[in-house]
Amino acid sequence: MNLVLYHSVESTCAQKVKLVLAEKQLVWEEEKLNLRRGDQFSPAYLALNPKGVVPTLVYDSVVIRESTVINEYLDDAFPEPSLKPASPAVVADMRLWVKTFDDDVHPAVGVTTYATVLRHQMQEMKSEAELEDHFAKIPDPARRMRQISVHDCGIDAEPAAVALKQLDGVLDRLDMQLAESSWIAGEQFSLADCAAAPYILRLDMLQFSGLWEGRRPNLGSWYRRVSDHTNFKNVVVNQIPQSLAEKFSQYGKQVWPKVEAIVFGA
Ligand SMILES: N[C@@H](CCC(=O)N[C@@H](CS)C(=O)NCC(=O)O)C(=O)O
Repeated sequence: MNLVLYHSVESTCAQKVKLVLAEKQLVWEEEKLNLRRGDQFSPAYLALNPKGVVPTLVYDSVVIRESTVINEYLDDAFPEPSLKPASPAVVADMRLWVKTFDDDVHPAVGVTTYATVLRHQMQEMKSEAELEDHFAKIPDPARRMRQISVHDCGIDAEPAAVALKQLDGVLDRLDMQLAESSWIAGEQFSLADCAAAPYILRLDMLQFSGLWEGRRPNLGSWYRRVSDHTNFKNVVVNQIPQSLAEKFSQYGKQVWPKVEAIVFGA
């Protein structure tokens, strides 16, 4: 058996998968991509993942894309410990939450991160011509347009405000859900928690914890539980390079007053 994960150090989607791999105590090999350099657009990687995104899991000769599909695959292929609730109704609820993280939270956090910090990294690394070339290679036109817009205008760009408002709505619903149970889908740590945790960590790293602290107590308690989770600490939090964490914090602090104003009208 040979499990290979194509990932990047800052990818939230890859972090979800690393957490599930750790829960299953699976040994895996890594292929690390630098997304700012544009490794995801190499012909060899596009042959594995035509959308030019990480993660991709290769298990012997089977190629699996999409973090949620990978996590479901891992839970089916390596059933112990199970990361799905016992009741089919609760599994449906879990999947609805995972879908919300994929459809709403992932793009919203991605745009917010790019608007806050990654645009600065890109500006430091690339000339105007190289930037144009990088954007032109993004296969999904909607993603390309969002990225160009926040690259130019940062948190003041319209897609950033839309993303933050969308995030606000989901965090409200999540806080309500977490008033009912310790974990997102009932009393068992599940694929929904694995899917959510990297995004809340990202917001925390950006120093945006004011989105829940003093405002969404159930989400705050859940995040403290997640932060104490050994696998989350080992394979997600502790793997983030210090230099990157510092950049997230530095640029995040600068934009927090604007973020707070957009979300809460402060
Ligand atoms: N729906 C995909 C989304 C993957 C995705 O957007 N990955 C980001 C990193 S979290 C990426 O590879 N971005 C490439 C880029 O920024 O060009 C999944 O869940 O696997």
